Amino acid sequence: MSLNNSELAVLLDKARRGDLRATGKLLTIMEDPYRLPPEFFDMVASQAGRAHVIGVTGIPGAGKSTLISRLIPELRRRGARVAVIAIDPTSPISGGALLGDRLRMQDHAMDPGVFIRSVSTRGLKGGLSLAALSMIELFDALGYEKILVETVGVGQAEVDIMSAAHTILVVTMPGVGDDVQALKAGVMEIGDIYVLNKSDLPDAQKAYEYLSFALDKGELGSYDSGWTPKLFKVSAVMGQGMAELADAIDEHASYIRSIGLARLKVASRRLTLIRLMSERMLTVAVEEEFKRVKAELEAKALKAKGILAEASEVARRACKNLDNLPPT
Ligand SMILES: Nc1nc2c(ncn2[C@@H]2O[C@H](COP(=O)(O)OP(=O)(O)OP(=O)(O)O)[C@@H](O)[C@H]2O)c(=O)[nH]1
Ligand SMILES: [Mg+2]
Repeated sequence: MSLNNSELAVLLDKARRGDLRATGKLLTIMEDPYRLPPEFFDMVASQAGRAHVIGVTGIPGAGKSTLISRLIPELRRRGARVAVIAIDPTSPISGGALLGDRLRMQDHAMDPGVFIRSVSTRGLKGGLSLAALSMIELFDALGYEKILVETVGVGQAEVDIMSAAHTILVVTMPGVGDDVQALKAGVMEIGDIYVLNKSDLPDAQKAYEYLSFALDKGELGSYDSGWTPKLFKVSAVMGQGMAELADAIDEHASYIRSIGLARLKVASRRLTLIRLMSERMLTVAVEEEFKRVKAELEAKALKAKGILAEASEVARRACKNLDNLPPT
């Protein structure tokens, strides 16, 4: 589907008026903004910049999706429209989780103030992070005040996605080991708020004390902004601790607004978008150029001739071809 600028503007207008089908369509378009007219992207971005983006990360199975589904009513009560972007981990550990996510989150299906969207790597040419960042821009433009992004793992895509968040929640659970091995896998320093979920389980108190100790020692959490990271003990399935958690999320939002960090975060997410988009453009240009010269290069390759030299030649021509991009 390739729509022109004015068709897209009509769709955006419909979505802003609450047409959920138009929103769904636009989300699909924004998943890979590669072929979008640049002016349209600017039109979206110019209407964005006010939303509070909340990254929810942590080990597989910690209860991130359940927590989000229980946080939604709390955020709704406070008057916010809520969007959720759930990144499908496609990891063998949490296989089938996506379906579970859908089921748990569908309680909100009847509420027009909540929009939940899963994104999967499958069939996504431009990559997860480009899709997520671009979709954040759209949800923001559509007036969703809270945008929750669930990711699992600590790959480069997750780092890019989390860098776009104003507030990062790191979710963990009891029984993952005293060495907090999972937390050490890259999320030790990124959290503004740590959530020990499943506090209904035995061993919860022990895990809580361990995490409190690590937090007090300054071993846990992000201190870069001057904010003191917080720790909460909750049970998502029992719905316990949600109001306190929502309070802390709002408190963090006010804090980063008061020091001007909220705006800087929006700028930095757009910078990341520019980088990811230019990578996407380069990749396509190289693929196209390579396809064009492949047959011709085969003979050379067999003779072990010019392998690296041809690579730079392909790259150079790809860049030259970029002068004609993006197609509008
Ligand atoms: N006992 C208990 N179980 C919970 C709680 N929250 C979630 N669970 C269970 O933990 C399992 C995983 O929950 P999810 O919400 O899918 O966890 P997740 O972190 O989103 O998982 P992935 O997306 O696969 O990484 C499910 O069986 C939930 O029912 C809780 O507070 N207490
Ligand atoms: Mg999940």
